[in-house]
Amino acid sequence: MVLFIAILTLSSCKNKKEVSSGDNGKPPKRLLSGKILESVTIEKVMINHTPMFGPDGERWDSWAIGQETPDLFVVLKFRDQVLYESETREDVAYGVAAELEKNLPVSLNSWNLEHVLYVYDEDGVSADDNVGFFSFIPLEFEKKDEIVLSSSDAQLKVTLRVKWNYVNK
Ligand SMILES: [Ca+2]
Ligand SMILES: [Ca+2]
Repeated sequence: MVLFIAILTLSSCKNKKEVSSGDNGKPPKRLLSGKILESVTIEKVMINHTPMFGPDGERWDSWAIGQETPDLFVVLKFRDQVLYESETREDVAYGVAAELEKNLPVSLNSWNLEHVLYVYDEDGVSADDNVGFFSFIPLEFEKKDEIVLSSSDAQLKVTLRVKWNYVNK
């Protein structure tokens, strides 16, 4: 019985992969109880958590006394095209979430293909520090209210509040 369930799960995963692999950027028609998925809208973005230290083992702005915490913003890209760039939240304290709302909502039409969300620490003069990034396919979160992106150690975590938009067949 256990084996049977395992096989069933495997095959349903495989089917999902096939549905999501559209060609030339055009999503396949996708049915959900008589409705077709048209787009997914990101309504809010929350940076839940960022690591205390950068790759060099120092605070993100170790040179700025009293302002060592990162100045966070996110960029969402699809095939090198910027779909969304947030405002910058300055000096976000470690363990404190930052809610972003500028330039939202944004709708994604290529929901079956890979998108990349970058988290940066804005540095005035030097190049911005790349805090981390996530590659994800929106469709894999279909019907959920949130797309939660987290590093394996949970030090970097971003939540996208989303709405799935269906049109009648
Ligand atoms: Ca920095
Ligand atoms: Ca700072």
